[in-house]
Amino acid sequence: MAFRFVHTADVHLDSPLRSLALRNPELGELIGNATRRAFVNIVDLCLSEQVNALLLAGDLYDGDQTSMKTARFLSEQIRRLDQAGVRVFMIRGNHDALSKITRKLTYPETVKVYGGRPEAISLELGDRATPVVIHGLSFAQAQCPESLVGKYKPRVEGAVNIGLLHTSLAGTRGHDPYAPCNVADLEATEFDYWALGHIHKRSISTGRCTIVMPGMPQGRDINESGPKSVSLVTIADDRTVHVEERFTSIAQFERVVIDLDGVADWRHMVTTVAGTLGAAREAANSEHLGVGTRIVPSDTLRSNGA
Ligand SMILES: [Mn+2]
Repeated sequence: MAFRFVHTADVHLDSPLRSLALRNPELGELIGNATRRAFVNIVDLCLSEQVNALLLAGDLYDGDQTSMKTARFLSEQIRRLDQAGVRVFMIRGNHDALSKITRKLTYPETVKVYGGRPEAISLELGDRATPVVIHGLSFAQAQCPESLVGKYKPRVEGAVNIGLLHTSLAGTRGHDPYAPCNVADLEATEFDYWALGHIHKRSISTGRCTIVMPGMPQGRDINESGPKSVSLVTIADDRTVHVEERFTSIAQFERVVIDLDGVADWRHMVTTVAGTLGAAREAANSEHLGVGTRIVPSDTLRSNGA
């Protein structure tokens, strides 16, 4: 029997809005609710795909700004998973390391929140299935300058081994260094799958282990552009790993260049603008699209005195 799970990270539930453009009340509300709606999409995906587990690799919350309302929302969603028999495994990241909510919230028994000591949890999946072991460790502080990989328990022979880790890997611009490590360190563990979090952009490495940084499931402004997604993962009894990307973002942000070069009159300009934005809308994988535009001006329009 295959083991199937959804892997996400950096949900940043109820993250405050950073973009001035989002001061527009309607837009602000849409984007303000988007992290929650994306999380509902993730839970819906777990239920419709009837997965065994949801793996959350850190930064579920944005930090201390989040209120008990966030906790109430999360409890409702966790209850949906619990009722469907979907287990939840989560570690803390740098943004939710100190979250008071994480400490106060009481989860059902189907939810595992890893603490400051490494743990390896074995799952019962029926007699004939290959056993599954899920390794995790949360660092208690918002800063973690050293690698955590060496602290994890060794892989369990004959089992599918999955590790949850919040890490900046070898370093990425715009992301604070946190439990840095490199792909070789992760591969040396010989785990089957490393479920990473922290970097908001998706990347996959398929060498001796499958190492997945899923990116965030919902961007928050133009600097987190592109469609956002989670991983739907199937690990067969022979331990082959199959990763599918599933889009979860409600709204996505894109930088769009409107090229008016060669546009000679206003009518042509209007159709060019509409055509460019329409094509961007068409290409988007989310229900809503927020664009930052850059306009390449038309020399002809200018010389016409327009
Ligand atoms: Mn993080």
